[in-house]
Amino acid sequence: MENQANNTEKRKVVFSGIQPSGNITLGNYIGALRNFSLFDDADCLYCMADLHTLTVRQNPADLRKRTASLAAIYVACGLDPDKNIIYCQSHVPAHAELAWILNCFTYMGELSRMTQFKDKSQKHADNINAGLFTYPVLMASDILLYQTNLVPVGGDQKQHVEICRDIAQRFNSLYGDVFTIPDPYIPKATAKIMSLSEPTKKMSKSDPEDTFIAVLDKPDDIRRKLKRAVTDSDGEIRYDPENKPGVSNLLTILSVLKKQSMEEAVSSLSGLGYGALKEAVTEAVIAELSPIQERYNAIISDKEGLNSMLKRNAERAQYLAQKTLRKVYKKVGLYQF
Ligand code: AQP
Repeated sequence: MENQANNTEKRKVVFSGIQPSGNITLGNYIGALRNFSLFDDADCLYCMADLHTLTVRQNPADLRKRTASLAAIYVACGLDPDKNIIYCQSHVPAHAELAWILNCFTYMGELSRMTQFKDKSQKHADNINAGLFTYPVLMASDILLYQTNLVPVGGDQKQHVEICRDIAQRFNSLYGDVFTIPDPYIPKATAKIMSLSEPTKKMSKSDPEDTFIAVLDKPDDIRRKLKRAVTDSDGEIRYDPENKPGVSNLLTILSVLKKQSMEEAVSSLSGLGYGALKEAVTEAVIAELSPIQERYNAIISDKEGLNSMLKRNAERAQYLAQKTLRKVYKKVGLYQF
């Protein structure tokens, strides 16, 4: 009886995306990507958020290359493209179309409170464009188009999921239950992996190379970067993010990748120094990334296979997105045949 009830229950929808705005980092992997394969019993959509990258100037050739590379990384990280819809955001025009409508239901005041907008405006003071300001509206469209229940993201995106919920609730209160209200999925322990050179700052793919480990970094680069990672001068291996951000960040990476509790990770290094900590993190990172890189190399070298997967999946996403978009157009009163 119980099984029967479960069978008729609607499957959950999971949506997330990553911008191909740089080399995908260990922060992107631990904070988001790694969690994407946790939702076996849901309908999952993962996009390369290429439209979002245009809020910051991109080199067109690099952007194209990084988009294909990110698709291959998704698959190499274990996402089966026949089960998960892996697609390019710009291949589904409904994202931009819904964003226009939702722009008309979003207030300037709430957008100006977004911390990412404030941070990026400071970082790119010469290019504070309207797209940067309305970035959260496009992200809300990404999520709401698929009637998403869960959004696995890192902690930096929590505020954007919250504004998405507000926009959806506002729209629903005017037009009935059009959108599912999504929840963020943000495991606390891995919500924010820090920069290797400034461990009070988030690790970001658009920062200089030596501040992050890339998912595709070779073992020698991983070793070199971790050797230079900033720690502190007291020499004690202890998890204390406030007073020892560098050491705590390395311990987080170690415990997550080795699937240990923080206590286990700390006690495995008892009596040892920072050199041993860095060596342990290096080994764990290489062991995690090497098989991914091997699979990646095979996938990226089959361009035709990759393109046909992206085409197939874009069509699946387009079909689902159109259903929501049609409903929205009808609700707001756009004339239809
Ligand atoms: N350091 C991080 N720790 C944990 N999670 C992280 N994420 C990003 N950095 C960390 C999560 O990765 C996903 C993809 O992020 P995005 O590409 O949409 O943009 P972002 O959040 O702005 O990530 P970056 O790496 O900092 O990109 P740039 O430099 O282009 O702005 C998201 O789920 C994010 O939370």
